[in-house]
Parts: sequence; structure tokens; C-alpha cells
Amino acid sequence: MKPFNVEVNFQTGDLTPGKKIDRYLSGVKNMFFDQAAADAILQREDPLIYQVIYADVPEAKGHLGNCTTIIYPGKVGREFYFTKGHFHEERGTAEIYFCLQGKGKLLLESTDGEWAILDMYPGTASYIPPYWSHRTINVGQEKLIFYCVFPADAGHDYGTIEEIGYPKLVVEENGQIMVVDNPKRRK
Ligand code: M6P
Ligand code: ZN
Repeated sequence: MKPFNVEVNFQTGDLTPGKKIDRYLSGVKNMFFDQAAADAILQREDPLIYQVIYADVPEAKGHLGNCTTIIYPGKVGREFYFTKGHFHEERGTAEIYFCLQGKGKLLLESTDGEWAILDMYPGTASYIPPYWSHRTINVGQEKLIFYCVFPADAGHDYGTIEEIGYPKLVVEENGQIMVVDNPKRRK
């Protein structure tokens, strides 16, 4: 394999050349707290919630996967748009998120059940240690754009989060961004 460049556009989040994955509400609906609010939106439209654009890197040991993520501004009920969130299949692998645009929160939970939340704004480089699941949330009015680097063979495990959810929700209450308990959390 030969060295190569990709070009990252800090304003749009485009990564070229790259492979784009679009996540629409219909595909991530079950992750949101307020299912009635999600259904009401889906009656009218199926909004694009986020996109991930991956550089073409082999998913093999020794390589570094990298991508941009663009989360659109919006809410389902009171809950801000977010990524599904995942553990790495290979639990002992870390990741770095470097924020390029917008205002976000990074919600994390470890396999020990400890949780944490970090602010994301242009210039923050968030370190996600091994054994911590991670979800990003756009709490701003603009797109949230960040660049990620991870061991290319880390893999995504969505099942655990789909099953038990996160202990916290990030919602808007009286115009304020609030981190509240998730009443639907299973564990
Ligand atoms: C970041 C990385 C990607 C991940 C994406 C979206 O860009 O962690 O590996 O796919 O966020 O998050 P999710 O896969 O949880 O939807
Ligand atoms: Zn990850």
C-alpha cells in the first residue's frame, strides 16, 4: 500500500476521496427517548440526522481508520440529534475526536458503568479511552463536524447501546442544554 492524502473541508465536513454513510431518522429512530415525537416527524418527513465519511483504509490490524462526522442541528422531542453510539467490538481500542465546527457533547460510558460527558467545540481533541462507549450529540444551531481516528480493526458494537441505552439524555429545557437521567435506561 502507498501513502496517500485525503482532503478534509473544515466548513462542510467533506472528506475526499471518501465513502459516505447517511443516517436518516427512520434508521436510528429506536435510539431516541420520545418514540411518539419520532413517529410524528416521520409522518411528515424523514430528516437526515448525520453522515459519516470514511477514508479508504483496510480494516486491518496496524492501520488507522479515519473519518469525518457531520451531525445536523435538530431535536426529536426535547432530545438533540445524536449518533447511535457504540462500543468497539475490540473493547481494548481507543479513539480521538477532533472537533472542526459547531457545538457538541460527547457522552461516554465504560464497561464498568462509569459515565462521562465532554464538551466539543472547534479545536477540542477528545480522547476516548479503551473500554468506553461513545455517542456524540449536536447541542448547537449549526452542523457539528468532527474528525476521528481509531484502530482500523476496532469494529462497531451497536447492540449493547440499542439494548440498554445510555444513563443520560441531553435535552433542551427552557432554552437550556441539560444532561438528565434516562428513565428508559435498562440495566
Ligand atoms: C465517529 C466514529 C465512527 C462512527 C461515527 C458515527 O465518526 O466513531 O466510527 O461510525 O462516529 O457514530 P455511530 O457509528 O455510533 O453512529
Ligand atoms: Zn468508535
